[in-house]
Amino acid sequence: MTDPASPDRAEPWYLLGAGNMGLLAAHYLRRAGFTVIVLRRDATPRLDRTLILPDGEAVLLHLDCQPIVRAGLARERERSSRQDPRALSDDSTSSVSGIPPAGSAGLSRAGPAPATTTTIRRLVVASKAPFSAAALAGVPLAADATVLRLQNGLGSLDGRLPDGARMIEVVSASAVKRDGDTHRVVAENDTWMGENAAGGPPAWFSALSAHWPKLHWPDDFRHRQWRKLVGNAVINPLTGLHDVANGRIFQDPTLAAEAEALSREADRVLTSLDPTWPGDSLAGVRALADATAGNTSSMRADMQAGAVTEIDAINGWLLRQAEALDIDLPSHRRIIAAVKARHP
Ligand code: KPL
Repeated sequence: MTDPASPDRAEPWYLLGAGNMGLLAAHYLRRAGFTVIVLRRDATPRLDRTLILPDGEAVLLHLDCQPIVRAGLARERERSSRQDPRALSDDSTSSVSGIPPAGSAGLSRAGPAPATTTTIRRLVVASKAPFSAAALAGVPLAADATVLRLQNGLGSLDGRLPDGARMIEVVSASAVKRDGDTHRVVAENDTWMGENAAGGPPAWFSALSAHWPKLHWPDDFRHRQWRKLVGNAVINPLTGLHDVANGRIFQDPTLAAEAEALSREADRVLTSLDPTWPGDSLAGVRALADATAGNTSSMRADMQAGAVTEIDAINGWLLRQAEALDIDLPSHRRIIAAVKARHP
């Protein structure tokens, strides 16, 4: 068994959420020589997708998939197999049935684990933040798994991973646009990885960063993450509500004024949380909007599709911090209500 932090390429990365950003991460991981397996709720054996890189190169991504069995069903099968080993038929042993819920695999348990349980030691969570709990249900995570959280917002995996897991946050300013089975990388910008605990990057990081353009492990990761959070808290709901591309915000005086108010409020709460926060969010938001000017933000895309948005993980996170500090954020309160009124 390898240390999940080692550069060992024999230990595969599993992917939850093969959407735009998940596929981009899968592409870089594969380019760095790692195996990537997509976890799915259905029996699709393989995903075939095309990724168009910024220079126009079309990369054909053929990714093997592995099904996740619902935790309840898995437990039921495990119980029956203990009572009668024949209950695990050839069919079920050839799949990943018997998968215990996230956080329990890899821990010692009474009774033998079903022979086919794949213990996951490296996981990328790129599903949308509101679906984190559902995405992780039944995923057999090792007690010491390494988990890359590639999601907007903050806090969506808190309390959902085994105590001994290493969660690495991934913050990316890249943008990918989907058109059917084709995913076009419209902006290949900086990506930062880091974690709350002190310490340097894992051993596999340098292998990956050689193939993931503009990937960094900065010392000031938390500030990078907050910058991105504020960018999302301003750009995403404004572009979603007004159905405009990111670059439009600072061309329209009304939207620019709203962006300023949202940025200022975010700075108030972040400065209270950390007095070293520079408090200059507006400039960062403008830079992010410029760097992704032609892009449809993920929240705009969700709202166009009538899908659940990430507003709770983004602006909601800021609001929860503010409430705990007894700070009022009227612009964020209003914009959360407006987004939810359109797409509860
Ligand atoms: O993260 C994004 C998103 O849309 O969710 C940005 C960087 C704003 C790109 O659109």
